[in-house]
Amino acid sequence: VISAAAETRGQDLLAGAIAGDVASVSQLISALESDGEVGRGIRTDLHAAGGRAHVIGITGAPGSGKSTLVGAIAGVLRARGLRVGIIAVDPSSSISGGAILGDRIRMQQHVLDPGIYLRSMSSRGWLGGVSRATVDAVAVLDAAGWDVVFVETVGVGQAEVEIVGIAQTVAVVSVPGLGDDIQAIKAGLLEVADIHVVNKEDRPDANKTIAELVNMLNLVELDPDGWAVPVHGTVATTGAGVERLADLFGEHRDWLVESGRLQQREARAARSRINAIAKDIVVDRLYDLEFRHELDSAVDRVVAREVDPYSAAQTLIRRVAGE
Ligand SMILES: Nc1nc2c(ncn2[C@@H]2O[C@H](COP(=O)(O)OP(=O)(O)OP(=O)(O)O)[C@@H](O)[C@H]2O)c(=O)[nH]1
Ligand SMILES: [Mg+2]
Repeated sequence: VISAAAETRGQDLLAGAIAGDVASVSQLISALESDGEVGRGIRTDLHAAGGRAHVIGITGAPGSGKSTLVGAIAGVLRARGLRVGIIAVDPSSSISGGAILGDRIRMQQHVLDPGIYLRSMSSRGWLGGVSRATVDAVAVLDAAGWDVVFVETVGVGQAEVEIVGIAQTVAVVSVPGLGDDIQAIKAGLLEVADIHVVNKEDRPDANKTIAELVNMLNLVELDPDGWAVPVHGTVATTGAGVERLADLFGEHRDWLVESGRLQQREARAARSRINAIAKDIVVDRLYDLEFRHELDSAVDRVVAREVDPYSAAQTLIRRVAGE
């Protein structure tokens, strides 16, 4: 049950966010993150208000220039009159002050611009690949009318591959000269990319890295109706290639809409979120005090081999569902 005061507070924050008040955006994201009454009370309205933003995932090796690149693209999009949100997902289990400070410095040119919203969050509590807090932050910016929302994650594992779950467009950032392996392949990210970016094109061997990526993509079985994945070079620090990259994002979004793939992606994302949330609800219920004793005795009986873990789980779920 959610109190009327909490409902009103959530609605005020959402209204403030829609009116462009950055403090309301932050407070709403925090309310959802802490999962209290205010956050829970606003979910329906928040979801109903969303669905327009272009959500772009940026992933790739640590230090490949993702934050610098996002800052540069944000500048280009601002000049085109768009509002840009940036969610930087910190790879460490807790947000380190250093990483946030670094991002703030790289985004410094934008801190006074109310049309750019930057938030760093930890990747704790991954749920269906993407942390609930990240999904919620994207939802707030979307509902509040931000045109483009970037989600930056470090491509180091399966969790980052799942960025596809919330992003409409995924860019994988590689850099020249990190050994002979193509970083995108090593991280399992070759096929999730809608756009491959080779950043630090000012470094030696950039052309070689671009050619290698193009070759690798040619080996991947092509969907004749699919999107032709571009490999694009940039120098994030000078802005070279960044205008074109912003265009490529727009072209990909247009393609998604025209081909009907946007709806497919959204259906897939909705399905995986419902799955993850449903599992969460059941598991949370199992740990409620009400079922604590039954859970403990199931544990004992499985250990004693009186019952197998599948049957024990099934029995508990029936109990939780009130059957
Ligand atoms: N030479 C060169 N350096 C770059 C370029 N882009 C970024 N850098 C530098 O690379 C370093 C890392 O940049 P970040 O933007 O922090 O990279 P990141 O991928 O966000 O890093 P993490 O979030 O820590 O994984 C910084 O010192 C940047 O100035 C580029 O195009 N050329
Ligand atoms: Mg970064």
